[in-house]
Parts: sequence; structure tokens; C-alpha cells
Amino acid sequence: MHSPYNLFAEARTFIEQCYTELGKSKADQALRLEQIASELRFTGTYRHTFEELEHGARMAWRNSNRCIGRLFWKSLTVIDARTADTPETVYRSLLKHIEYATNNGKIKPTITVFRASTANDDVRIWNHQLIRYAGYETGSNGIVGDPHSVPFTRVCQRLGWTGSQGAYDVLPIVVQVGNRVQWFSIPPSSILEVPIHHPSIRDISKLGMRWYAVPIISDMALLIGGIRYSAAPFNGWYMGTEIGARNLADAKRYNMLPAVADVMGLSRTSDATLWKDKALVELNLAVIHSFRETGVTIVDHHTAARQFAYFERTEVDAGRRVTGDWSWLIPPLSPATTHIFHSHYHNDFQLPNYVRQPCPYT
Ligand code: HEM
Ligand code: NRG
Repeated sequence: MHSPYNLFAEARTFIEQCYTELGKSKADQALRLEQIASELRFTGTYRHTFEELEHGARMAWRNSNRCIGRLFWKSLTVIDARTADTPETVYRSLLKHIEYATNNGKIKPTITVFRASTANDDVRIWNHQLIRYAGYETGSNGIVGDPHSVPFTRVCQRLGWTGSQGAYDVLPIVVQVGNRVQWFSIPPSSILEVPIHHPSIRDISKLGMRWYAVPIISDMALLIGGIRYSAAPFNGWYMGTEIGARNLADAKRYNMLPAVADVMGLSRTSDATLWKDKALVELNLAVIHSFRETGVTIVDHHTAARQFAYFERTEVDAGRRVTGDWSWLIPPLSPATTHIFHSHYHNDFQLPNYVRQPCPYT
């Protein structure tokens, strides 16, 4: 935990940067630091104003070195849910987040911030993402559904949830407040999904592939000015390759490339025919085409890379040094066709930021 002294130093660094960026006066800054110092003396912690929370969450996105989507950091909608103090009220806020962010397909980058961590009364969302497909181990050491979700699916079942053993069953939301843990299912009417079709290869539809519209990361903590928000789920929209080149394609995920190659009539007898590469391109085209057709926001990796190049320029213009994690920024499909592949990034960790935290189960 923080000593109040360190906490004040972190608060000061944040307030100075935040208030400068927001164009507030030195006098406002000094007054606010006085307030924080006194709040720290009386309570051992301090509460962000909504303005600080909003700008802090946006700065944290701007500092997310692995994210190619950062051009839009100023447009993040920040929802203050710091008063939610039971699993039920947290769940209600999460449903509102899903509906607000989905916006019938015109996705809005959104974060909901729950109350800050304390010594023993943390709010945690156990899911990796609010919407995610279950993964079931079958007797014959096979897996139905998303292999990535196998451990969490087991936890849900232990808590009393029963899935229907399908390949695309949406998992329940598991919320912890202090020592209370409860699971809730999401009403299907709140979940927008996209069936995967190809514009010309008709038989791709027969593979029954689908994906959900909105990726809402719910297991990272948001760090602002020495305060740790252990539950702060956020979302933007998908870049097509996340689904088409990883989730549906990885051998350890849905492993759909052999099936896609087969409906394309490709020979899989030799790696040198590049059947995997051909199947990958068509699968990625199908993902982008299907999201567009369903009216769900999605970005292809070439456009995303160009947007990122523009972000790099706007950061330099603002007098900041762009930081990035090259190995995550390059797209998994045709990386060398983007400028990112040919660039160098400093992977410095800056605050505010989003960070991984220990798994709350197991
Ligand atoms: C990572 C795209 C919005 C924070 C990523 C990744 C992509 C991406 C492609 C790499 C994911 C992977 O390889 O698994 C986008 C796009 C957005 C967007 C297209 C559209 C607006 C956001 C928002 C936030 C955010 C709103 C936070 C407010 C992050 C973070 C990571 C990340 C923290 C790293 C996650 C990790 O370490 O697992 N983003 N993003 N992104 N993004 Fe974004
Ligand atoms: N690759 C993961 C999602 C990671 C974050 N990606 C985003 N974030 N686009 C997947 O589910 O495929 N975002 O906030 O939009």
C-alpha cells in the first residue's frame, strides 16, 4: 500500500500534468493540491473530481503502448460508477455500459470506473472481457468453444452457472465486492453479435462462425495519481485482425483455417502452397465485410495503422514523446505493409495507465 507521502507525490505529479493539459490556472492547481493534502491527512486517501477522473482515464489510454487505436483518446466517454457498492449495483452499471457502448453497432469508446481499491474491499470483475465465449473441455481431450476461456468457464460452472455446451455461448458476468462474489447472465437482447459471411465465397457461412461486436476489457486496473481503480472496464471497437487473424485463426483458439481452406477448395497437402495465408486473407475479408454489413464499427489494419501515424504526429505536435510496444502494435496480418513495422518505438511506462493485475480466482 501507499504511504500518504508517496501518495501525495503521485497525486501532485498527476494534478500538475492534468491541470496543465486542461488549461487550468496555477492558482487552481495550488488550491487543489492544498485540498488533497488535507484530505490525505484526515482520511489517508483522496477522491478525484469527475474532471480529473475523465481526463486521467483518457491519458491512461493515450499511454497504452500496446494500443494502435490511440488517435481517438480524447473521445473516450467516462462513466462514474464509484457509488456502486454491491455486486447487483455493479452488474446494473455493466449492463448500461454494454448498451451505451454498443449503441446499435455505432460503437462508442467508453469506460465505467468503479470505486477505488482499499485494503480489503476491492471491486473486481472476474471476466477478462464482459462479453466472451465459453470454452468447455470434452472427455476426448478436445475443447468446444473458445479455449482461452476454459479456466474461467470452469469457475463459472463451480459458481453454479450451466452453459449449453455450444461453440459460441456467452459467459455470465462474475462480480466481486469485498468477499461477496456473484454471477449474473447478460440478457441476449443486450448482446450484439455478427455472423461471419464472405462477399463471394458462399460456403464460409456454413462454418457457423460469429463474433461479438464490442471488446470490453474488464480485468485491468486503471492507475491515476496514486489511486488504483481495480474495476474499470473499457472498450473501443475491433480491428479486424484481432478476430480474423487471431481469435478465429490461432491453432490454440478457434483454429478455423483448415475449415476455411477446405471450403475454398485449397489443397492442404503442402505448407508451401500457402493455403494458410490464402485462407487467412479471405477470413479477414469476411470479418470486415460481415461487421460492415451488420452496421457494426470495425477498422481494418491498414486504416488503423494510418490513424496511428496521425496520432504519432499529433503527439509530437503537443510536445509529447510517443511511446509504444512494437511487438503489439504491428498487426498479425501483413505487418510489413504498415509503417509501424518499419518504425522504432520507446516502450516507456508512463502514468496514468492501464495495468494487468493478479487473477482473482485460482
Ligand atoms: C490493445 C485496438 C480502443 C486500451 C489493443 C490492441 C488493439 C487495439 C488491436 C492489441 C490487442 C491484442 O493484440 O490482443 C484498439 C482499437 C480501439 C481501441 C481499434 C478503438 C477505439 C481502446 C480503448 C482503450 C484501449 C478505448 C482504453 C481506454 C488498450 C490497452 C491495450 C490495448 C490497455 C493492451 C491490452 C493488453 O495489454 O492486453 N488495442 N483499441 N484501447 N488497447 Fe486498444
Ligand atoms: N484482442 C482482444 C481484445 C484486446 C483489445 N482490443 C481492442 N480494445 N480493440 C480480442 O478480443 O480479440 N478496445 O478497447 O477496443
